[in-house]
Amino acid sequence: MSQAFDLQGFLASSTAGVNEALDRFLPAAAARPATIHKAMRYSLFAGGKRMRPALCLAAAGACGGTPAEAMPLACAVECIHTYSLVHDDLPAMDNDDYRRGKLTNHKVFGEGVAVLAGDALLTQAFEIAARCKGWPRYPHQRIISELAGAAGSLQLIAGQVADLEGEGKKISAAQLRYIHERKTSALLCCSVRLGGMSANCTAAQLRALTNFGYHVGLAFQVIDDILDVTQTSEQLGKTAGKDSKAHKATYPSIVGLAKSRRIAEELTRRAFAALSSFHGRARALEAMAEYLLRRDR
Ligand code: GRG
Repeated sequence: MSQAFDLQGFLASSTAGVNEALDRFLPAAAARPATIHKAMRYSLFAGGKRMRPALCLAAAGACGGTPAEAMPLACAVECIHTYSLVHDDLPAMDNDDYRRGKLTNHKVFGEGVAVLAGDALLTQAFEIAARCKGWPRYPHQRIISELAGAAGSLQLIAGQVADLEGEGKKISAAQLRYIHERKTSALLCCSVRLGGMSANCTAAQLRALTNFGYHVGLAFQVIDDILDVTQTSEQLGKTAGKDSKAHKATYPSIVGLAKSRRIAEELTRRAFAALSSFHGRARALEAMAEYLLRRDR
């Protein structure tokens, strides 16, 4: 179904657009104090896959919107995502040396600056999102609250807290689902929803996008867990095998690799099904769901 869609072309143009916009939105590397702006840009332009902004732009397109209208929101979610990675890599969290194929932020700039670079990226996200004028069905306040909700202590942070507290413990598949919903699916789902909102989507479209984003987000984390045990650090651009070393519960550790793959496929099937009401106008989202299932990094 999605074979006719030029996904590589879509991803190349969305990544180029997002990189150009992020460069424009962020203070220059030389802006004083230069250290913090260099550190923010170091992680932001380290070569992330830009999947969240691409999902945002694809959702906007599915609802008849334009990349220009969705771009500030696409950039805002990428800033939040990058902040979470910078903080997640800190010695007090996952203590990682590599991310996006490069040394982690604290390895290059020191822990203090890395904490501040994460803080600044999170704040930057709201400064960028604040540039949106809002849309008739989604006033400015709704957009900001959507972003804050996904990044806050009930979602992204909640997932990280549960993840930290679960280390070394035997947890159930239901508890693992709770963590994945928050630490991964919430921001992916928010990216898709914000794309729809930037196109002033209908309530029915927003429900469909939410359903899609939720399932794609869960599948994303199951695949991430699988890649952690099946790929090399070079391929992933981050330390492979971290989950078992940290005694973290993952789908492969709880249900095995084969069943994990089946779960990711089923979640992707549900994501696809959520798009049926778009009657072929959501080709980019469909192609992305398939790509995220088959990805190797
Ligand atoms: C707020 C400290 C703090 C942490 C938040 C989400 C999170 C908790 C930390 C990030 C680490 C992590 C494993 C998150 C799960 C989501 C995930 C699989 C991130 C990796 O996303 P990719 O593969 O990364 O899209 P790139 O580098 O390509 O952007």
